[in-house]
Amino acid sequence: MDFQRANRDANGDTNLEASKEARTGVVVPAARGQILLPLCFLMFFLFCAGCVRDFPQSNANEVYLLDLLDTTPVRKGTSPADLSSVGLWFRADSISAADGTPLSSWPDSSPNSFHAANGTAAEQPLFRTAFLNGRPVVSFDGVNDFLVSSDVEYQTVTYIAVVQFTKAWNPGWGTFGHRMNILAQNDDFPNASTALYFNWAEVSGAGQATISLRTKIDDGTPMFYVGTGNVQQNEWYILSATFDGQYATLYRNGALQSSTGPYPGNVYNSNTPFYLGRHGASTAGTHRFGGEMAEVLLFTEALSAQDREGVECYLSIKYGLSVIQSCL
Ligand SMILES: [Ca+2]
Ligand SMILES: [Ca+2]
Repeated sequence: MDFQRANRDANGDTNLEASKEARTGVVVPAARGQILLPLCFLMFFLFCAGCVRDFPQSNANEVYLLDLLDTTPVRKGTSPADLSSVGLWFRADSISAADGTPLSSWPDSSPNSFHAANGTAAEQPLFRTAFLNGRPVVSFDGVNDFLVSSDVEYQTVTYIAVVQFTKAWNPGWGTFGHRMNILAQNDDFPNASTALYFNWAEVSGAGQATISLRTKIDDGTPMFYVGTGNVQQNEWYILSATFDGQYATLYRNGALQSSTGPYPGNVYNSNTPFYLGRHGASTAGTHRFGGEMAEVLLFTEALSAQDREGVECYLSIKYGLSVIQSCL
């Protein structure tokens, strides 16, 4: 139910108000409301108690009843630190450096401490201060920048990333396309598990950008992917992707984007490392991420909807980006 929505004012305080999106229910003028309201509330408690979390607000002129078809959840922000399955956690605000500093390492804030590194100066992404909602990001040039982390053991997975790509469409990529890997454990066959990336490809004679999750499972099924269009260059997104042992599913800013049919099995156990900004296969030179990453997470399970939406809310509030669910 979405009849309350959190707003944050200039002081950073959280205010609650009736959601305008939810104001599609019955509107009762105040005078008649003196009679109807007690009846409505009685009916509400008789039939609807337990299917809502809070009570609608009223003002001097009207009262909004609930749109019972609106199932948008209300979530508190959940820090990844509160979830035991966080396997990799790269957040730019864990770094202290001057604007423009090449990064030889991006610390992993998960308990694994699988810090991502690259000792070659020309291939190091740049630290950028006060870039997104006053917070820093890590900028990849799309040419040769990447960082390499470690292998993580997992059988199901969730990726969550706060990212934008700035790399422009190149018609030379054609219908085969160009994968801009955000975080990937994807070396030469068979050493591939999963990869989250933006993809440019030619569709109907023009470049179209998508988000994708590639997954390889351990029953010999070739890598399958889920992805759809409608993402834009130079626009920040909170991306989430899960594989739960059956289905791979993508979310954009909290909203379901697309899902595969069932592929029962565990993620293939590759012993190769995770890369930020590329994949590890021999074709990696052609699949570099160009853009900015503020925060990139890998969980070693398919998070429940409640936990995924909670982390998305945490990131939404932190970076000032909208998600479909209401965040407290
Ligand atoms: Ca470079
Ligand atoms: Ca492994």
